Amino acid sequence: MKSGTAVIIGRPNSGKSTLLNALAGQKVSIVSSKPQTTRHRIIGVINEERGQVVFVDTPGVHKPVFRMNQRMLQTVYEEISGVDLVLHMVDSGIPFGAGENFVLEMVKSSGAPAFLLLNKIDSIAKQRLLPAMERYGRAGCFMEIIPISAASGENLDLLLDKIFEYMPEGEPRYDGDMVTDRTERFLAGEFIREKLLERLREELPYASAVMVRRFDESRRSDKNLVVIDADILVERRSQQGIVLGAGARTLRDLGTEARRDLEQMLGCKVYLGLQVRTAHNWRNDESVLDELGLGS
Ligand SMILES: Nc1nc2c(ncn2[C@@H]2O[C@H](COP(=O)(O)OP(=O)(O)O)[C@@H](O)[C@H]2O)c(=O)[nH]1
Ligand SMILES: [Mg+2]
Repeated sequence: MKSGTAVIIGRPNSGKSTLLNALAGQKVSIVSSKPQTTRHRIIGVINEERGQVVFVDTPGVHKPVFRMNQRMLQTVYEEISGVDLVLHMVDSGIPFGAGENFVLEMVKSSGAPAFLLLNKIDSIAKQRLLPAMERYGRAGCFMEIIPISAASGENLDLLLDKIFEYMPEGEPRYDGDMVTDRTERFLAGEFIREKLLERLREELPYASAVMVRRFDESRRSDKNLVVIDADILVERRSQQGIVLGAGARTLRDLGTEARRDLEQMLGCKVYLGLQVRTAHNWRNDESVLDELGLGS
């Protein structure tokens, strides 16, 4: 039996979380068109007859300005040390640049075997692939360069075959029925944040967070109901109004959408109470970051 860990790293928005979900076969990591959607390390486990692979999704590598972003980058550094395989993911529609070079250096420093994944091939002209493959080939640190589409699933079977080749022999680390190590409470906060990100613009996606205050399962077995209370944190009072929207309509619509997703994930009814709260400069506030579980 094969058993090992593969860490997905790359610039924000390259499609890392989409790949994790595709491989895990369900949504364990939220996805949006906004950079820095993923703030935590999130695992997705796949089990097959040939063995188990633990995939690790990580925050996108970007220049850290706030304390929060330093913690996010630290998470990536910790994850790539001692891992069996590094999957460096790039958006093949974006030309090679300094940011990508920084990720390349991280790949090299990890010392682990690495694949380069050229993602989003569903949305680029095929003749653009070859120059990209050449450019990354020159880096000299990739065992494989594989064009994929995490969204359409193209080439993911081939990718998985190659990944298994690089996994060491061993006993599975996690139970066969476990898909992620994250709690339902954590995922609830993330599902709410995904809906929030879809609606927010400019700096607001970065300036907001979701803190789950209550995840009450006491009526789950008899009433098939979970009660969730969550705070949406923003940095300034003016942002509070944007999240609420006229007549608190934005917040209400967001709550309705999030509740539907949560009911599907949890397989029961959900009562969802959402509040918007201003927490000045929370991205530099260590205690808020601790409470959000960032960098852990
Ligand atoms: N066209 C296309 N879009 C993709 C693909 N993979 C991801 N995306 C989109 O790219 C954006 C960022 O994806 P996400 O998985 O959140 O990227 P991450 O920041 O690297 O985790 C989202 O809008 C995804 O729907 C792909 O293979 N093709
Ligand atoms: Mg992500």
